Amino acid sequence: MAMNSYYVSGTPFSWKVWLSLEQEEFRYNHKILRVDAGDLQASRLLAVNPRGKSPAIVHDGFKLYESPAIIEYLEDDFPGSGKPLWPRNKHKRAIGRRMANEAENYLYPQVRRMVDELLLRQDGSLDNNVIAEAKETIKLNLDMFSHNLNGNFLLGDQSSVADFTLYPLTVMILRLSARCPDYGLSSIIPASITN
Ligand SMILES: N[C@@H](CCC(=O)N[C@@H](CS)C(=O)NCC(=O)O)C(=O)O
Repeated sequence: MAMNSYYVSGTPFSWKVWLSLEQEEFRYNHKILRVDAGDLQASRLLAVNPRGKSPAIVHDGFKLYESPAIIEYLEDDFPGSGKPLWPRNKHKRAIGRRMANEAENYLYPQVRRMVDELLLRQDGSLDNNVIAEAKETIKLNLDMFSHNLNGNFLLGDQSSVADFTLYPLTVMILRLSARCPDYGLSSIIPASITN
């Protein structure tokens, strides 16, 4: 079965799907898109996702976009190949889904604000209030995740979509921290998350 997986390097939703494909040991062709080359507006992507976003997949001619839908499709269609994306235990699974939603709904918007402010703003007028507010909310959220850590991964010894959602966001914060060391961002990531 052939799958094309469209991916923008280093971006959180694409990365989550990539890690899920790897965990399931699914065979796929990685179609790397470059934002600066205009690939998100290219007809080959718009034919798969008219919103011009990654991730998106085409599996035996079936087109799908929106990362939660793609991940559910991977779970539905390929049980048993590779490792499962969620634990079998229904309570653990529910908690994992809750954490993935928390990461996407509460943490991601703040990381995005930080990226917009620190990396994308072209006019040089940084808003320090926005940065301080985003930093505080990111810290609160990461502390909550760190208290939930239970073993090597959020749900114990096996990685799940909860980790695949949180990990790329953590790496984005580390990258921001390396690019803009004056803001002390690395200090707000609990050691239990980076270890
Ligand atoms: N809700 C979508 C979000 C997708 C998304 O925002 N993708 C980013 C890259 S990870 C993107 O393509 N951004 C380009 C843009 O917004 O133009 C999902 O879960 O797949």
